[in-house]
Amino acid sequence: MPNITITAFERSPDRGKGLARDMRVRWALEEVGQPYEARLLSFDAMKKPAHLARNPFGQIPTYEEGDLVLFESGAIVFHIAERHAGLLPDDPDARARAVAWMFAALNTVEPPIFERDMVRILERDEPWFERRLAALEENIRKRLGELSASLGEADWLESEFSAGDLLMVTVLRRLHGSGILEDYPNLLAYVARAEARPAYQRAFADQLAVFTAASGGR
Ligand code: GTB
Repeated sequence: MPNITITAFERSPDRGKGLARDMRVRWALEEVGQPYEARLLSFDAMKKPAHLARNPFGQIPTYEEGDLVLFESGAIVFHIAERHAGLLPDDPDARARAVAWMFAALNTVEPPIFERDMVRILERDEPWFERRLAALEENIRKRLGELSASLGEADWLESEFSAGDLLMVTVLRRLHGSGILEDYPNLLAYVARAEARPAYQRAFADQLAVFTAASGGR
């Protein structure tokens, strides 16, 4: 039996598109070859004491390994990358730069992308909707332009695939269907390159199987 357990949505609102944040943890575990179990939670169960003891904010994902209990997907991916080979370079300077990309993905690139999704769901009927959406898309394009320039023709943000790429790609994937990513061909190719990795494919299939089972194949 695996000694790692993560939590994930029992029925993800994204209908198996792999946009919930357990996807990045699943992907990291697949990259380093660590088996794990997923404990699936309803929205109700996420707010109950048993889960609040794992994550004070009552969210998924969490990570349990022996006595260690972690929350925050970035911290979990960092922990996995520190404990196992394959997600951070050995060279200390390259490693520090890969960690900087992890923070950049979560602190600099993700906020306007996540906010755009929230606004589209929650503020669609508000009088300011179009203006707010345009402002957020301008912020997103600014960040993508900068990221695109930094990546250039390289395959990955550092010389080899790292946890920085893993987090960055999970963030950029939220733009699928928006038409925005298409304006940055090197970023579009970067996301496709990452999504083609066998570890990504296994993680995606596993989270999709959860949704398919919960919805009875519909
Ligand atoms: N900073 C935390 C982390 O990185 O771990 C944020 C965790 C988080 O936002 N968890 C969300 C959650 O538990 C699920 S991933 N939400 C329930 C709650 O707060 O009660 C966010 C998410 C949700 C839905 C979609 N979707 O439908 O596309 C995508 C992403």
